[in-house]
Amino acid sequence: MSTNSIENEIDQNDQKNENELDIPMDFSIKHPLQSCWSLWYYENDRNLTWEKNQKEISSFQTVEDFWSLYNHIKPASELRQGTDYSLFKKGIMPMWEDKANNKGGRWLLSLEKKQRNNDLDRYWLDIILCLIGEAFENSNEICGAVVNIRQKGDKIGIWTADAQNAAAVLEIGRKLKERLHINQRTMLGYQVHKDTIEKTGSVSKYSYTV
Ligand code: MGP
Repeated sequence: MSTNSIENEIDQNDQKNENELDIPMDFSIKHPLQSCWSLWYYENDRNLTWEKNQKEISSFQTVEDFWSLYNHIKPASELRQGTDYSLFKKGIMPMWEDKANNKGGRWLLSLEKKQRNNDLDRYWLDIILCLIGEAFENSNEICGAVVNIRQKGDKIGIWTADAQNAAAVLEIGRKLKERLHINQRTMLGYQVHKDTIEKTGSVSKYSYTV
């Protein structure tokens, strides 16, 4: 066999293997997400306003860049009490005042203290994957999500843009419950931001439940 025909045969085998195993030749190609996302971190420095304590850590727009950020930072369960992570579509600040949020609200998961060690990191990662994977039919209504690490019990909120859009809010709530494998008997509640801002006492009312 000539050198040329050996090379040809090797080439053909390579192509065959590549096709059979469906392995891409170029591992440097990154998989784009539909939206660009920013991760924020909040820490309570009493010398600064609440807004100034929100720090944008990093943004990503590909699956690979998400994992390299996620693997680099502490899991939520290891953060200090009083801190938050927020993941929002780039350009939306993780606060009620942003125009993308101010007519919206949040689906709220209030966790028991003991859930920090069992469920918190799993819920937070599953929620991030639902967001960046645009798992909802109404993903365009999603603004972001926040995890609050608190002594009294951690919370995760999934923020949507328009509290009046009942069909979208409910679709997102039902899908969340299903994706997080939350027991059907456990109720999830949706709070309109305006009600959270104006709340009297320690609880604000739920506008929707699933
Ligand atoms: P929090 O951090 O959402 O919950 O709000 P926490 O600490 O569990 O407190 P609780 O009141 O829900 O029991 C704490 C405080 O942070 C609020 O009362 C506001 O003063 C401030 N804060 C929270 N958010 C989400 C915002 C916001 O979007 N904008 C502004 N300006 N302040 C906010």
